[in-house]
Amino acid sequence: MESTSIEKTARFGTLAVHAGQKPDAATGAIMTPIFQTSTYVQEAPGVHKGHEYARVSNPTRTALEGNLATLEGAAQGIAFASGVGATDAIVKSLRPGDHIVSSNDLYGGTYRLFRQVYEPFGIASSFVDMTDLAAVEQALRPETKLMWIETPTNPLIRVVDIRRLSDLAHAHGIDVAVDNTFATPYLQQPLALGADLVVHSTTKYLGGHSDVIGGAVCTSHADWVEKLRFQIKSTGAVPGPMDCFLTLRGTKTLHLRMERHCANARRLADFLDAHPKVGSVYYPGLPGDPGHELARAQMRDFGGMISFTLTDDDMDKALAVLSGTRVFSLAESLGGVESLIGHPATMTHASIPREERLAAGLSDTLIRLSVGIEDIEDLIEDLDQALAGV
Ligand code: P1T
Repeated sequence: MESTSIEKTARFGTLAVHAGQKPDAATGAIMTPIFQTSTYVQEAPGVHKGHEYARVSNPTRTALEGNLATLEGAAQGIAFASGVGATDAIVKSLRPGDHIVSSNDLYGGTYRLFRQVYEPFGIASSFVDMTDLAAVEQALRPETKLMWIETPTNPLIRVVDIRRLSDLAHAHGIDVAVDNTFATPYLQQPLALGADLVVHSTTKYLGGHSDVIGGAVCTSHADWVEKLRFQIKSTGAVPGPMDCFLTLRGTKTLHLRMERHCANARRLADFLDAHPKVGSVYYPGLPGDPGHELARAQMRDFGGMISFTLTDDDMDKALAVLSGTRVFSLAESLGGVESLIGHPATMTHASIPREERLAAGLSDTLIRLSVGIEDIEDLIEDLDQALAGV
């Protein structure tokens, strides 16, 4: 099937399988080959088949970029060596004196990049509660150039209103980037809600199998495409062809996996919500969750990430749960087929100062789950026995 002929009309699952790809012209291989090459032979100077040097482009990467762009409804996708590399390329496109407004509940590595890498270069950031529109508006400055949204947030699974914040940002001439890692384009399409850039750690749900690190930015703005292509060419955070192949294999089943992640997470959130040893459950699929109505409007389903606390705010008990599971593995990362349990305070969010973490509601005892696609009964039984042990 010619990918160009389906991209205008097909639905998400068909696009996930086919977009950006066509059988290899030389061999007919249905899977895009891993073009493990650093350079491409030219017939004469400047006469080539579209690729000159593999830092700039590679056919396996081009296929992945086409696939991701189509899934996000973007004109272009630019693949990076990691999610952090993708974020970095956007921030590097700003200038000293520029300001970023972002969330006080976001991936710790994004916080570290903004605070520890770019503040010394004169790009300042503010971290505010993005579920509070007035707080975001108050944080805007004349020099604010970028609004950085994560939704659902990492790790408190809060839901941020992409459309309203995009309207606010655009009224002030500010571009909006949405880190769509937790939702994936299957559940939420930020560009259709008004965002300018959508960012992914493809390491997570898009790759889907915990076997590759990668990132991407998708956008329909020609000026951003130019800036990002310039960044990747000039600073070199490129993904290798094998990594692109693995990610492309992952996106083919994204829709199927997400349905199971979401169904399992809904059941598990209900189980935790009813458990006497569990205090707060952070999951927008729960009708009482503050993000529930917005998630229903903005997302197709509620995602596979849940955070929770115990009734007793006791570190030893939290640690016992974290070490007491048998199906859930204690590890950083998320979005793979297997279930993971994590401790944001010491793992993914350790680079955020404790006072800032606590002020944002991220307690020392918060437990985060990446709910996999295993049988739900096994996941419930696993958490049940881990909770029984405390
Ligand atoms: O790890 P990398 O591919 O560089 O992606 C960074 C990143 C960006 N955005 C979000 C929302 C993320 O969650 C991450 C990485 N997060 C984890 C490793 C984690 O366990 O939360």
